[in-house]
Amino acid sequence: MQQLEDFKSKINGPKQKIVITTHHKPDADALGSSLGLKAYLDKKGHKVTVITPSDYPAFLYWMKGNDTVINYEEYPQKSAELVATADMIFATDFSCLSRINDLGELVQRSKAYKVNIDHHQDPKDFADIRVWDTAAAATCELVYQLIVDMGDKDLIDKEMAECLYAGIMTDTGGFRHPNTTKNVHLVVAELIDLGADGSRVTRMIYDTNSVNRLKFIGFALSERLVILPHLQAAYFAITKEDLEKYHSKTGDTEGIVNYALSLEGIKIAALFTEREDAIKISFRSVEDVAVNKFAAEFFDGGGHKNASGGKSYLGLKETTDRFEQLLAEKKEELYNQK
Ligand SMILES: [Mn+2]
Repeated sequence: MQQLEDFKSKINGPKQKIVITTHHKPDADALGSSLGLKAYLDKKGHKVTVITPSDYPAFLYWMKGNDTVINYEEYPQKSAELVATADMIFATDFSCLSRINDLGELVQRSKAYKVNIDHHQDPKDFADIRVWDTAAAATCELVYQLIVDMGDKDLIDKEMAECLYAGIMTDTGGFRHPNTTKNVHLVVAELIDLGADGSRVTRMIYDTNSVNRLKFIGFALSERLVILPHLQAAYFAITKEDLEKYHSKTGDTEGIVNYALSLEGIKIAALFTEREDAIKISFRSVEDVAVNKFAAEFFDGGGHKNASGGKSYLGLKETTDRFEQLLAEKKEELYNQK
C-alpha cells in the first residue's frame, strides 16, 4: 500500500516530466489508454509525451492528442532524450519490454519511476508499481479505474472518455468477447455519462475503410482462406505480394482473422502475414481453447486466452504447414483444456 501512496503523491505533487509508451503497432486500447492517461496527467499539471515504438492505423488519428504523439521510428534521437530525462515512465497495454523494440532497452536503462498498466498474462518485473489485472477487458478499463481511485473522476472530459471507450470497445470485439463483463458495461455507462459518444467512436474505428481495404478483404476471403473442418480451424495466409497489390497500410489486416473465426463450427482461427522480417501471426479462439499457450509454446508469442499473436521465421508455406501439423498433434490438449 505504501507503493500506492508513493505513486499518488507523485501524481498529486509538483510537475513531473512524464513519458507514456505503449506496444509496437498500437491498437485502440494501446493508443486510447496512452492518450486518455496523457490528457489526465496534463490536467494534473505534468509535462507528458506519448512515444509509440512504431506507426499505427489512421483510424485512430481522431483521438485527442494524436498530433503530439512521437513515433520512435521517425524520431529515435528525440525519443531517447525524452526517455532518458523523464521523471516517470508509464508503460501501457504491454508488460514485457521486448514489445517496444529498441525503446525497451532505453526504458530499462532510464532512472525514471516506472508504472506498468496492463491486462496481459505473465508480466515481467520492470516497473516500480504495477496496475495489472488480467480480469480487465482492456487497459483503458484500468486507466479509468485508476483515475477514479485517484479521486479525479470529474477530470474525465468527453475526449478522454472517447479514447477510453474506444479501447474497451475494440478489446472486447465490440462488446462480444467473453471478457465483456458486468464491469465493462458499468465503466462504459460511466464514460457515456461523462460525454463519450459511443456511436461516433464506433463509426470512426469500424466505418472508415478505404476501397483498397474492402477489396483486399474480399480477395482474402475468396482466395486466401483455408478451412480445416476436421480440426475446427480456419486461417488466412497473406503474402507480401498480396499486401503490395492492395496497397495495404498499417491496420488494414486488423480484424480479418475474425472472419475465419465467424465460420460455424470453427474454434481456432489464424492470420499469417508475410512481413519484411518474419511471418506475423494472429490467433483467435472461442471458449476454453487457449491460443496464448499455443502461441507461446510454438510461435514465440503470447497474449490473451482467446486473442494472441506470434511470429515465425520459416517461410509462409512452411509456417502454415507447421501450424496444421501442430493442430493435428495437439488437438486433444487444445480443445479439452479448462
Ligand atoms: Mn489491450
